[in-house]
Amino acid sequence: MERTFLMVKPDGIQRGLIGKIISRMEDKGFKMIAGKLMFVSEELAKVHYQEHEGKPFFEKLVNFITSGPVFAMVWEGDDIIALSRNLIGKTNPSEAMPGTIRGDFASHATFNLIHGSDSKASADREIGIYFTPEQLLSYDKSISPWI
Ligand code: RTP
Ligand code: MG
Repeated sequence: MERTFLMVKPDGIQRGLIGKIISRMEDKGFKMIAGKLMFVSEELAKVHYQEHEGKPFFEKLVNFITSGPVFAMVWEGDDIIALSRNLIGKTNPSEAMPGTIRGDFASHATFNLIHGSDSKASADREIGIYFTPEQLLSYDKSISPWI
C-alpha cells in the first residue's frame, strides 16, 4: 500500500472546491489517513518547493501558497502516487485533460488547485514535513475487494 501527500492550494479553498477534490480521490477508492486546514509559512513553502528554487515562477509560487489556508492531506492506495497525479492532471493548463481536477477546474499554470507528490521519495519527504507519524491514522475502510 502506497502513500502520497496531497494539498488543496489556497485557490481551491477560496473557490470552495475542497469537497469536490476530496470526492475525486474517494471515488477512485483511495483512503484519507490524515488531513488539516492550515497556513503554510514562507519557511515551510520554501522547504516544500525547494526543488523549484531559482526558477522564474518560484517567488510567485511561494507568495501563492502562503496567501491563505491550504488543506494538507495524506492518502493511501495501490499505486496512488501515479494514479493521483493522473486524477490531478498536467501542470500546463493547455495539457490538463478534461476529466482531471486541473482540466475541469483550473486554467492557470500557477493557480492550479492541488499539489500531489511526484515520486515515492517526494511523498515520504512531504508527508514528513507536514505531519508527525502519530497523525497518520490506521483504520479499516471496507472497499476491499471491490477497488
Ligand atoms: P505540484 O508540485 O504543485 O503538485 O505541481 P506539479 O508537480 O504539477 O508542477 P511543478 O512543476 O512541480 O510546479 C510546482 C507548482 O509551481 C507552480 N508553477 N507555476 N509557469 C508557471 O507559472 C508555473 N509553473 C509551475 C504551480 O503551482 C505548480 O503546481
Ligand atoms: Mg511538483
